[in-house]
Amino acid sequence: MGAGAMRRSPIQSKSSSNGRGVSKQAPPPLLSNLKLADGRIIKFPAVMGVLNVTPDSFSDGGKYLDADRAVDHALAMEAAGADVIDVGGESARPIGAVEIPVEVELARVTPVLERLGKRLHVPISIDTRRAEVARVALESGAAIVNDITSLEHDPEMAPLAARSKCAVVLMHMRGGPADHIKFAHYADVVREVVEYLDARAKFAAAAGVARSRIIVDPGLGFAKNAQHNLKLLAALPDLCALGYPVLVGASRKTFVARIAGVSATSSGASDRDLEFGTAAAHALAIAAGASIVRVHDVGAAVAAVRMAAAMSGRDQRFRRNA
Ligand code: PMM
Repeated sequence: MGAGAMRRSPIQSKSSSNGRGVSKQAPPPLLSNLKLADGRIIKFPAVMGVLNVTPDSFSDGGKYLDADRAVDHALAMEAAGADVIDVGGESARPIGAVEIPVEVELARVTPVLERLGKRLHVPISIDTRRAEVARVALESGAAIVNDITSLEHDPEMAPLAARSKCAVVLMHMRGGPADHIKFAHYADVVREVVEYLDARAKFAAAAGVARSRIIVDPGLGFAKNAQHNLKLLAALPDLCALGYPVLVGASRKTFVARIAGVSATSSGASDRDLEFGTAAAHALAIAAGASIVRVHDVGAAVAAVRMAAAMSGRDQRFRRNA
């Protein structure tokens, strides 16, 4: 077992069928950490705090457009236990996202990245599909590129990631940020997402990105309806079996609101419904083998992730407190 690997979660069997008649080899051991090129280590399971510097993101649009407020929020998320801060300047809300010029995206994220680089201790991830934005972020000290198009949108992204030795998040989506919901049609959503991410990871590795710095993400809500999201969450061990850390982002998404929205208001679900629903989804995702959850409420996520990690035997960080 390699340095970054830990024993399989007890909920994973040694060999299994994926329910679609395909029997598989025993999955590789779950990874216990990711080593960044600068020597920093992200221990799994990890919490990635979302910092959307946008006017129109789904749940927090407009809150952190002011750079000082954004920096304060990032520092608060770090203090609450975030292991990574994910900075994004382009909204990917399922309906009504507006394509923005690269200059606008840069103008939103650059002042925040410059200030955060000096003050934040945890690694910064840049949520962008544009190499120009990624380049500026990496020069300001970001260590991870979170590309919701899996390096497909911008041909310069893969060589940049390889050159800079950053870690990359490869996310599954169809269509673009503004129209992906039109493409939520699959014969077998799990097989198609797993095959896509496998192919994109191989593409990234062939372009020179170190295999040990590749993270995959099923892209909940991106060209997926609630049933697709639930199937993917139930099949996380199939995705983990690719051998890369798996990132899950269920935070405050529409399917969580729809399912967990018991105390319905005019907008469908209360903030409490969204937060408890998100925490439940992420806890089960961690127990099923996910390595990173991408969240808005870091405090809630840290508690949920700790419980899930302890209960599923992935409690390497918390064992010393036992
Ligand atoms: N979701 C959003 C934006 N970026 N990146 C990754 N890797 N995974 C996600 O699920 C993801 C993402 C949209 O959510 P937001 O608008 O609330 O940030």
